[in-house]
Amino acid sequence: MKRAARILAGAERVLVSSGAGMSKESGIPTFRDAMEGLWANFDPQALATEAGFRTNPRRVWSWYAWRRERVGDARPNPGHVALAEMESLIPGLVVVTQNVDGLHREAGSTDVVELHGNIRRVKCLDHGHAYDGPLPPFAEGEEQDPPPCLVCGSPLRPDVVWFGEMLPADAVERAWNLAERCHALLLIGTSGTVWPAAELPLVARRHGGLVIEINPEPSELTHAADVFLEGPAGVVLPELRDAVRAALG
Ligand code: BV8
Repeated sequence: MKRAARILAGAERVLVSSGAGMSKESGIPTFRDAMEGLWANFDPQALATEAGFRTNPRRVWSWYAWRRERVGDARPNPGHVALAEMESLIPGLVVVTQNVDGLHREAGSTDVVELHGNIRRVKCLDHGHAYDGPLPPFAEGEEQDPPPCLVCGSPLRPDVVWFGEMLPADAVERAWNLAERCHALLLIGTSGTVWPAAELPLVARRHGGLVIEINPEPSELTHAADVFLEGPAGVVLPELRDAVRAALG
């Protein structure tokens, strides 16, 4: 922890790269354990794709409606809050996230890059027309059809990046640029299995950045970490914030 704090205290540019583990302590299941209960016998790779949606729009729309309800009930955890507070200690800190729950911004982080979109946003399937009107309420266990786009009539879909879809070009450009230029990359709560997001810590290392990972268990990226802080984000990040504050004197 002391080494991690010294690295961050001495860094002008810090990039945070977070995954689903960041929101686990907010009660949002990680992507893989999101397939509990109702969804246990479905493969997320099948549901989180355009083909999956076109094949069964009712099922995929309902899965996202169920997840959107869970996200709506969730609050930032002490990890999100500590990260937001670290902005006052490290002015050049930017958060890049694979998460679609919007909790970093809700906790007060002011500069957040969403690589995979946001489950609270909705657009239409055929033309991407934004829809910011009310959505039908969703009750556990029910299934509902996706509402039609008010502009073109095509079915509405969540404004997230599905498997096989390109990530938003502006988000990718900014995130890779920040990874190339950062002095340190703080990798939090990701298994490192989904690409190209998993490449960020490798980009940072290639350009001389130091990588600090926070995770209760090793991930597919731990090999690239200079410092591994074992534990949940909601516990480790407040400790790390205090250690950085102490290191700054
Ligand atoms: C694309 C939104 C170009 C939807 C998501 C190489 C290069 C490019 C693409 C690929 C490639 N290899 C393979 C691909 C294809 C694919 C991919 O990566 N497949 C994987 C499965 C092999 N990638 C894509 O399709 C991407 N698109 O590349 O476009 C292209 C276009 C056309 C043709 C070719 C290429 C798009 C990927 C985005 C998919 N969308 N989300 C939705 O949410 O429904 S991905 C989704 O899953 C999340 O956003 C996240 O990215 C991922 C889950 O991963 P994690 O966040 O890491 O979570 P996970 O559950 O895995 O792990 C949790 C971790 O937390 C664990 O380590 C655990 O130990 C830890 N943890 C647990 N508790 C805590 C904790 N940590 C801290 N505190 C705790 N308390």
